[in-house]
Amino acid sequence: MTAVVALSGGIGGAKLALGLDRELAPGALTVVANPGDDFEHLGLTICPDVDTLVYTLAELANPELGWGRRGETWTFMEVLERLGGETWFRLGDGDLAMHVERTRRLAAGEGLAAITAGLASRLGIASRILPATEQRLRTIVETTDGALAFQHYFVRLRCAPVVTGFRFEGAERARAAPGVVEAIDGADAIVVCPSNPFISIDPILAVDDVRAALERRRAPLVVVSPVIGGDAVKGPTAKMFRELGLESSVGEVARHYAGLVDGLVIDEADAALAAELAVPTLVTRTLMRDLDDRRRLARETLDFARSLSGR
Ligand code: FO1
Repeated sequence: MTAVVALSGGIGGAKLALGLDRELAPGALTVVANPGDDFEHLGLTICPDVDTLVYTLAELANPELGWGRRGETWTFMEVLERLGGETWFRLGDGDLAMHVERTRRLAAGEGLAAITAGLASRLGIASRILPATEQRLRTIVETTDGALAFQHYFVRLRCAPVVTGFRFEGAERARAAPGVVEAIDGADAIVVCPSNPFISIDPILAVDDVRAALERRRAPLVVVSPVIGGDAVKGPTAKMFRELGLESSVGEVARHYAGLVDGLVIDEADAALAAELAVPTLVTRTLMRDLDDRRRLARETLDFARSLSGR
C-alpha cells in the first residue's frame, strides 16, 4: 500500500502505529493524533498523545509507563516538589525539553503540525505524525462529580469519577491541521488504532472537516478493537463503556463506529462474537507484547483492508 492513514491516541494506538511504520515503505504512513488530551501546564503546551507517538516511533518510549521517555531522570520533578510546585503531572527531565521547545516555537508563531514534523524528523521518524487540529480542542469529561478537564480526570483523579459523557471544547471552531484532509483523501487504507473510542478517537472525529473527509473517503476504514474479551489492555475503556450503560464488547465498538467502519479486527478471545457483528471481521491475536506482534498485527490489518478495497 502506498499511502495509509492511522488515527491514534497514546499508548495502545502507538503500538500499532509502530507496527504500521515498520511494515510500510518509509513515508507511506500518516498518523493523525488525538488533540483532546493536550493542555497547558507549568506554562508549557503538553501534547501527550503526539509525544507518545513520537517517542514510540523513534523507539525512545518508556516501556514501563507507555508515556514519556525510556531511561528518564526526574530531577526537575524532585526540585519542583521541594519548592512546593505542582507535581501531580510528571514531566521527566528529557521529556521537558520537548515541551519547552514546542512551547517556544508556538510562541514564535509556528504551527503545531510543522513543529511536530520538525521534532519527529530530528528523531529520525519517517512517518508523518500530525495533530488532528492546530486549534484548541480539549476533552472535558462529564462525571457524577461534575465536568473535569481531561488530565485532571485521567492523571490527577486516576479515572476514579463515574463518567456520564464527554465534550470536546473548541471542536466547533477547530479545522483539520495542514496535511490531514489531503492524507485522508489520498489514502489507500484508513486504520483506526486500538485506542479508546470515547477519549482518543472521538476528539479526532469531532473536527468537522476531518469527519467529512473520512465520510467521503474511497479507501476502506478498518477499526482494530481496543476491547479484548470484554476488557481493555490498559486504561479506562471498559470502565467507560460500563459507566455509560453500554456493554464493554466488540459489538459496542462496532456500533460506536457505525456508518464509518468497513471492517473490524478483533481478538481470538472474541471469536464467538464475530458472527453477530454487522461488519466484515478479521479474527486474530490483537494483544501486542513486542515488536513482532506489532508488525504482524499491522501486516494482517493492512491485508484485511486490501481485501475490503472496492467493496
Ligand atoms: N500519565 C500519567 O498517568 N501520569 C503522568 O504523570 C503523566 C505524565 C505525562 C507527561 C508527558 C506526557 O506526554 C504524557 C504523560 N502522561 C501521564 C500520559 C498522558 O496523561 C496521556 O494523556 C494518557 O496516557 C492518555 O493517552
